[in-house]
Amino acid sequence: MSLSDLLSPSDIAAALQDCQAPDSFNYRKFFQLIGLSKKSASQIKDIFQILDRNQSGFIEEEELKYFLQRFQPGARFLTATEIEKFMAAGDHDGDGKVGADEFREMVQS
Ligand SMILES: [Ca+2]
Repeated sequence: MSLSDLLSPSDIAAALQDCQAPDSFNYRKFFQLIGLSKKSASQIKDIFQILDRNQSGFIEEEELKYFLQRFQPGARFLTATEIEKFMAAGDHDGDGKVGADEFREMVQS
């Protein structure tokens, strides 16, 4: 399964277009534009598993760098500041990575 099976290409394009400038990525807005906020818990989990490239059960900082590229291969890297903000918003238990439940809370918040 890939992200394009779960999300509409035009939503992906719109979401990436919105955060083209470095440091303009806002996870809340991105998840909304990409249509993720409207997905069921199980669909959100499927998407999480695709974003978890190394199948560790968590999205780590290293994976966040490539976050946008998971949606479109030519997209930019997230900046260190954006990665820091994403972690601060998602990592509730402070283990330095975002788990499936934390990810769902971010999407549904
Ligand atoms: Ca991982």
